[in-house]
Amino acid sequence: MATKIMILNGPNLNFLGIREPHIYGPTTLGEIEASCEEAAKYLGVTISFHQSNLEGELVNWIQSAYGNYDALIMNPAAYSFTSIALIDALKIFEGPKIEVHISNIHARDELHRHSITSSASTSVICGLGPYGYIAAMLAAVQKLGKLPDAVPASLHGLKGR
Ligand code: CA2
Repeated sequence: MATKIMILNGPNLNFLGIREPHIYGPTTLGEIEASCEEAAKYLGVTISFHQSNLEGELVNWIQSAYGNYDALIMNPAAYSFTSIALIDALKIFEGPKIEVHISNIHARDELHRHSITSSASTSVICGLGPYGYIAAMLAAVQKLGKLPDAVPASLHGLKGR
């Protein structure tokens, strides 16, 4: 059966590329979804991609991933800094859970610096822009044992030797 990855996005991310491009860049969430779909084809996995402004809806999606999805990728956005409900829901899910932030939250102001949901995640990626979602997909597939944990021989030529 094909590997299934759920990708969740928290509040206000539906405004990516529309407002505050100086912080989050010009790429829209629809464009990020399209590139995740492209990456899914390349990796031979299936994805479901969602965005919600509601904490409970994100909790419901995480619960629905239990037993039905192999990995979870989530940008909890502002809920990263506040949500015990998301932490508790993440603890239910057994597979790889990768938290993604488009910006480098460690270089942000005090309010945007301390993600509490990352304590319930397997891994955290931040500051890579929209590519963070693709990196998270690759990492999820690798964590599931379906990609090697070393650089494939076919990439060795890229070292420029
Ligand atoms: O860098 C990220 O991906 C964040 O999760 C984005 C969150 C922010 O609270 C986190 O610190 C880092 C904010 C998402 C809000 O997205 C907007 C997009 C356009 C305009 C306004 C907000």
